[in-house]
Parts: sequence; C-alpha cells; structure tokens
Amino acid sequence: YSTIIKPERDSKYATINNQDINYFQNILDKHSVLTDPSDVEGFNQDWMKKYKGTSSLVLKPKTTEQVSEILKYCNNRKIAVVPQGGNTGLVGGSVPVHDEIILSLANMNKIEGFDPITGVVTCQSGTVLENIESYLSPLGYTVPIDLGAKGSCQIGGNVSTNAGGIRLLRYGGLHGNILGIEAVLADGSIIDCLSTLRKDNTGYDLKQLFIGSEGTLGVITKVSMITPPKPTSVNVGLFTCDSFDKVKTILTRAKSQLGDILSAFEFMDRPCIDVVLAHQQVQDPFDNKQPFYILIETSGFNETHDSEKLNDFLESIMNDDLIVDGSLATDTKNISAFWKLRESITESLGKEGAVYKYDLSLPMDQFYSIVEIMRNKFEGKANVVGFGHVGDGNLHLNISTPKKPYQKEIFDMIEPFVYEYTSSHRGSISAEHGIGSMKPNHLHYSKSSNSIHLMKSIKNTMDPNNILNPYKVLPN
Ligand code: FAD
Ligand code: 2HG
Ligand code: ZN
Repeated sequence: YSTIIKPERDSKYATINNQDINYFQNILDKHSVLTDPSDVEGFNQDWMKKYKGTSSLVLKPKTTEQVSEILKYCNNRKIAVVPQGGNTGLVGGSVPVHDEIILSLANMNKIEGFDPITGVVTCQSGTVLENIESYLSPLGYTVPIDLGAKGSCQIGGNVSTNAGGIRLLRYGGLHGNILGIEAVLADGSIIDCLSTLRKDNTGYDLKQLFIGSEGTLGVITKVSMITPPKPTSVNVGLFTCDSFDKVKTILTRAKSQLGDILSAFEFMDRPCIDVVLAHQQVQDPFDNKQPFYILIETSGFNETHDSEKLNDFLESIMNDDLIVDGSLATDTKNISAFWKLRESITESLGKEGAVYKYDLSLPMDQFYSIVEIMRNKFEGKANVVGFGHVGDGNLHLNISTPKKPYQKEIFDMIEPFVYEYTSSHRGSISAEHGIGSMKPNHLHYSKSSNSIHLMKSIKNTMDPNNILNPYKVLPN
C-alpha cells in the first residue's frame, strides 16, 4: 500500500480508549462491538485491496436510535467515524484512512414495508440490494438499480455513492427513484425525510443532499424507493463491431428503434473479453474476434411485440453492415451467460494484479479515444481496457499490471493526464463511483472553485467537527 499516499492523521481526533468501548457496549449488545483484530481486519480493507485503514473498532447498530447515540457520543468526544455498507466501493470511501471507528450498517437490514399500489418499498439502509430484489420479484416488482456488486452492496451504500449501474438508462438515477431518506447527522439528530410521496415540494429537498454524499454529511438509516413493475419479457443481444463509430451508430438506432423497451446498452472492448476468458468459466461468444462487443437488453411486457422489435432492429443493423456477428438470448440461462461476460470484468481484472480504475463521463466523440491514447502510452507495459455504460456516456477505463503493490511510475503515467483530458472535454472524473479518498484533490477537474466552496460550507454546517468520513470527498 506504500504508493497510496495518505493525508496525515488530524491530531484533533481523539483516540479511542476502554471507557469509549464500555460506553458502546452499553448502547449495543456485546456481539455488535468488534474489537478483536481478526474480526476488525476485513472491515479495514477495501474490495480492491488498494486502501487499508488501521481502525481497532467496528460498531454494528441495529436501530436508528443506536446510530444516533453513537454519533452524539463521537461528536462530543471528537472521534472520527467511517460509515460502511457492503464495502464494495471502488474509490476507498468505505474504509478508514487512519483509525476512524467503522460504523457498519450490516445489521440494519429489515425491509419495513411495501405498497403494492404505488410500488414504494421502505427499508433499513443496510439491506443488501439483491435481497430487495428477491423480496420484490414475487410481488411483480423490481429494483430500479442493478449492478455487479448486488450480492454484497447495500441500498444505503448505493444511495450514498449515487450508484449508477446497468439499469440507469431505463429507470434513471437514484436522485429520481429515492423518494425518502432517514439520516442521522454528526451530532446525533435524526432527520426524518422518509417520505413515500412522489410529489412533495415543501421547501428544500434535503434528501438529495445525502444522495451521493459518500457518508460525509450523515449516516443514512432508512430509505424509501419507487420500484417499477418487473418486466415479463426480457431479451439480450450480444453483437460485435469493427469500429467504435459503429458502436455509436448502433446506440442511436437502439434508442430510436427499441425505444421504451431498451433497458441496457453496455460495451466492452476485446481486451476485456480476454481478461474474462482468462479468469471465468465462460466461452468466447463468437469464433471471430472483434475490437468491440455490445450487450443490448430489452425488457417489456409483451414477448411477441418485443421480439418483433428486436428482430427488426437486428435486421436493420445487419443490413447496414454495422455488426460483424450477433446472437440473441431469450432464455434465462443464455441471458445470464451474456451478462456474465459483462458483469465479471471487474472481478476478473482484480485477479490480474494491480488495477488502476478510472470512471469517466465523456462526450461520445472522445469516449474511446482515451483508451487508445493510454494503450499507446503503455505499449505492453500494462493492459489497458475500456468498457462500461456507453448508453449513459460512462466509460470504465482500467489499467492493470501483474504486479502489486501499486506503482508510482504507473500512476505518474496516468495522472493527471486522464483527469486533464476529461476536464478539457467537460467530462466528469467520476461518473458513478464517487470521490472517496482517491480523488478529493482532483475534484477541481470537474467542479468550479465556487461549487467546492459551497460544498465545504454545507459540510461545515452539517458536521462542524468533521467527524464523518474525514479525509474523503472534499479537498483540504
Ligand atoms: P460501501 O462500499 O460500504 O460504501 C461506499 C460509500 O458510501 C462510502 O463512502 C461509505 O462511507 C458510504 N456509506 C455506505 N453506507 C452508508 C450509509 N448507510 N450512510 C452513509 N454513508 C454510507 N458502482 C456503480 O455506480 N455502478 C456499477 O455498475 C458498479 N458495479 C460494481 C461492480 C462491482 C463488482 C463492484 C465491486 C463495485 C461496483 N460499483 C458500481 C461500486 C459501487 O459504488 C458499489 O458497489 C455500491 O454502490 C457501494 O455500496 P456498498 O454498500 O458496498 O457501500
Ligand atoms: C461496472 O460497471 C462497475 O462494472 C465497475 O461500475 C467498473 O471496474 C470498474 O471499473
Ligand atoms: Zn459501472
């Protein structure tokens, strides 16, 4: 971890002592206060094994009131706290930088209510995303957000990072789908914005502040979310292309010809497929290798109508020579095989060695060029791959080397170049993963100094002692 530079520990924070631990043991039961280093270890380290903290205490509350008591105490004692959900975040936001207490939401996992007329589900923030899906599915509803980490990530973590994922194209982001939030501020006060209303213009929409704030403004304890009816007819097509220009043309066509049934438009380049084939039990989908692979999903409620639309679309892209190969999957098994190719890229890259991740929003004309530029720069020194939610303008640029730890010379070849490139095209240096501890000093590439100033004053109002997730998101 030596090349991951940490800000110095701020000496204003207290170091925890036995009295603190006793206090927490009184609020929570004994099993919810972890102090044994072997129990704490996993919570200190992030999913990529890139960031590691040195906390000696994990607290696992079960109720909002317990969260409130913990934070009130920490605020008085100036003990720093990192809220942690499923710990699948990719920017080092979910683990301590130094010895912050880890406040795990894992035991706050109850689904509290569902309205079958409005489709609004209310649950505690530690509910695992996939468990919400399993709860809703038999009721004929589905979650409006889906991502590869669904088996571990929690809805509170998704909301705190404003996660995007593969359904954003269809259902929009969490700023629209989250109807209510209950959160606890640093001083322990409980903010009840847990509305289940679709329309509510009574003053400032405070819940929006917590969406994407990465645990720096409050701890989210409950959410309510609008969920759409679960589509009954799902089809997936996998296509190959010989140029990125054709990927763009296919995207425009998919939007206009598939319209309301288009539910995902993902792309991956050939090096991604090679990495997946090297680490997963999957087959190369076509004999003929091509530089670009596109996964298109449609979801609707009328199988005949949907297949007809998809077949017309397929005919049109074939007739115009936009694709080289294509294959449609209509049954669950083949659909999951196609999705596995796309969804296991991150995990497979992780098995390669050290992975340098960049999550960019870029205009379509500059979207793939950055991958080519970086590939030329690295020329065999590292594997450069590009994939992502092209339908939302979101590129995942990943550069991997067989060797760990992370190397300074590799970072120097990427940064600040990638950020400058993105900024010069008015893109975003974090499309969906957030800022965490990876990018506070780079925030200015995507936000003006006045905007950063306003963010700092909001942070100062809501958490004047800066106990919540310090060293993250905002620059010093
Ligand atoms: P954590 O990682 O535990 O925390 C993330 C941040 O939120 C931290 O700053 C933490 O302090 C804060 N936080 C967590 N819970 C709370 C809470 N209750 N209150 C306040 N703050 C809290 N992201 C995407 O956007 N799209 C994708 O397609 C996508 N795919 C992924 C695929 C894989 C295989 C992996 C490993 C990650 C992926 N991610 C993706 C990253 C994404 O950010 C997370 O998966 C997810 O949103 C984080 O949820 P979590 O519960 O794991 O949160
Ligand atoms: C995805 O879309 C995730 O699969 C992870 O956002 C992206 O690993 C990455 O860079
Ligand atoms: Zn993504």
